[in-house]
Amino acid sequence: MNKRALITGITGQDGSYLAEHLLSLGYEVHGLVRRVALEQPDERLSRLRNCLDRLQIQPANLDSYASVFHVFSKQEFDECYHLAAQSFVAESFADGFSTMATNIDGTHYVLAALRELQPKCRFYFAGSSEMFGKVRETPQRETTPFHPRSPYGVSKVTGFHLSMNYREAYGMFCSNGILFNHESPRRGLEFVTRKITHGVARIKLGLASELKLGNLEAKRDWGHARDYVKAMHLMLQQAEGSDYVVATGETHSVREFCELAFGEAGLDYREYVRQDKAVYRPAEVDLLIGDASKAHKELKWQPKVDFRSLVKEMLHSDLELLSSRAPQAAAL
Ligand code: G4F
Repeated sequence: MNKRALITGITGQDGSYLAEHLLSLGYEVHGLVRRVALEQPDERLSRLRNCLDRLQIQPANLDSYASVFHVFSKQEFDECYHLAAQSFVAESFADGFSTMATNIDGTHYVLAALRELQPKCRFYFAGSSEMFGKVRETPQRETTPFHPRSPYGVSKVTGFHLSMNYREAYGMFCSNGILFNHESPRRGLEFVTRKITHGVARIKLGLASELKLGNLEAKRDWGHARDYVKAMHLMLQQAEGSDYVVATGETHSVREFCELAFGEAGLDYREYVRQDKAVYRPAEVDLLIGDASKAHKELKWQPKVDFRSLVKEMLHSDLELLSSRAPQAAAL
């Protein structure tokens, strides 16, 4: 019989790639979606356009335990991938309260409902390299102590510990992915990689003359989201739940990303990038680089897309996107 999976956050970058991956493996895939998203399907479900007709959508609200409980009371799942979160770090400084509520309570509701109704369902929690924050060692691995630098990071550390506690206290299969930054053409425009590739495409097409960014010296370990969702799935196929770093093992600065993206379009970033102090964060994560040895060894997982190919793919996708709707793009 085909396995049945539930993905929270299915409308996001990772949710959409994971849904496609699980469908390709023969899964019956269900997605938990907020009712408000269903009111604007063209916009909110756009990343699912390749597979929407093969998905089963479960309207629910992660702010409500009753709503989450209702979903698990209707249908049994073999695997639950909990990806839904307020995931933009800068926004978490602007509104730490709603970030905490969504990211901590939402995770707790899913775990508590599973424990009550489906304790055998395997659970994946989307942890983050932001949990390492002000890093205590380099590269960062599963045993590196956490030192979060934002309300978002704090919320992810709490979610990680909640998931671990359900594993230890109730014997549930709970795995935590500690995913380093992962990008793609489906990345939201608020994140720096997509802001850059979209900005370069606008400049190249004559729709903008500059790109305002914050800290260009921050370094990240950037991989491709399509590679990373495969690691999520592999984590739930192991004999028992555990925690895994998922990363490329390479780090690059925001400045290097700019250099490559502008260079790919035949432009010099120094002529277009303006640094804007308003975009700097109150506390920054300066350097992230992951050691994914455990995932290589136990999951037999390896990333396929390197930094250069990632930047190229994102830039060319934005050039194509904006060329096809140049008049509207001018108004953005
Ligand atoms: O693209 P970012 O906003 O991603 P960040 O903060 O590293 O977080 C992302 O990755 C995490 C995994 O480690 C996820 F958990 C999280 O949900 C999210 O997906 O910023 C990257 C870096 C930061 O150092 C930021 O200060 O880029 C710097 N930056 C410089 N200028 C900028 C900008 N970031 C944004 N978003 N916009 C700028 O204009």
